[in-house]
Amino acid sequence: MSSQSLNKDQSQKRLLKTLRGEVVDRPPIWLMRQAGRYLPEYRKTRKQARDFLDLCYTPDLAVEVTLQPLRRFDLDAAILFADILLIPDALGQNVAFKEGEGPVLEPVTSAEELQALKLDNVATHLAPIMETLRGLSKALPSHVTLIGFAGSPWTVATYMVNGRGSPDQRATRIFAHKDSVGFQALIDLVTDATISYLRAQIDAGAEVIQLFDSWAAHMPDPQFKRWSIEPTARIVAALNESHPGVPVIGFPRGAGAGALRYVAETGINAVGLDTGVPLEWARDELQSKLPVQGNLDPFALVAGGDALRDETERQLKTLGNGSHIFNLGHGIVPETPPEHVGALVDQVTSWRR
Ligand code: 1CP
Repeated sequence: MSSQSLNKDQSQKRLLKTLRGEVVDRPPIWLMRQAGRYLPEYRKTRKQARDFLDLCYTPDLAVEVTLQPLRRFDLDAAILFADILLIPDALGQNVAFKEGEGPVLEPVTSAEELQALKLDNVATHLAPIMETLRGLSKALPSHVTLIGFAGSPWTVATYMVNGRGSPDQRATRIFAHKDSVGFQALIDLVTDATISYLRAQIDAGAEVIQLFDSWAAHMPDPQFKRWSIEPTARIVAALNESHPGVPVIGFPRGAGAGALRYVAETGINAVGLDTGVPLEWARDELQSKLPVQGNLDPFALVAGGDALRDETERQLKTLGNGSHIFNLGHGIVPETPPEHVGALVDQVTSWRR
């Protein structure tokens, strides 16, 4: 028996069925950042690792934190515990996660610095992630879908150029306007690394891929097309060629009406909606074409009570009768009470079409 076969009976998986266009009893549910700092057991396991990157690269610990939310809540999917910034790390850029500060990278701002980054070591460097996926594939119950992921090249590049998260991605947007040839070389490098990384994830047991384009907002249309849509389309085409039938969820956060073009031109199988996307618009303009995922406000989840119940009901009423994957509009924030997540999951899993 291969190491993956235990979790391979896909007939019971609501998420996979939904992504393939089947109508199931209720929308599947998983939550972005379902593993993480809001869970006390995560904070405990995190202390066993030297730092956040060490947690990602230690398969036993990464398997453990991926499984933690599934022990508490009846979720339909597990998402690999890793980070979008493992790609720059694997390319040889200096990446560190500073306590309370988030990621800090040594910025890439010139052709010379770009040339120092190499594809050669990516597979070896990321081998521990594949071990995590194989471990998860064995450990997960048969109704749970295993999601692999990467950042979209644009979003990863914003960290590589700017050196950290920024509200408007200004350094990267200026670089892309000033030196589009140089920036294209960076995007191409990240795209190539991402394709081989995601192919390896699928070989190791990932059944669905999500591409996080968390910083897809604010771009003029031609830039959005060139830096977000085109590299995403290249990744989707490459995966379809090597691994036909593995669905890809795209999450162009903040793209607004640009989501229409993103859906039409990338080839993704489902689209993630951020919190700001109006539900009726999403139902009429997007869900008519492909499954949609989202978009409960993560802060309604912090608030809990009636606000959470009413917002959840609004989501289910508007989107739940079509192809819908229940999720948040962005990741769970650390101050979220775990009991609120429990209440949300109970409400969604007891709802019927
Ligand atoms: O202190 C800690 O323990 C680290 C907090 C943390 C966690 C739990 C970081 C640092 N990354 C993660 C895990 C993570 N990151 C997952 C795991 C799976 C899950 O969802 O449970 C995933 C899918 C990501 C993806 C990720 N990392 C994104 C895309 C999604 C999003 O939130 O928009 C981004 C932008 C990152 C970068 C990153 N990593 C960590 C932080 C704090 C950030 C964001 C920094 C910023 O706002 O710019």
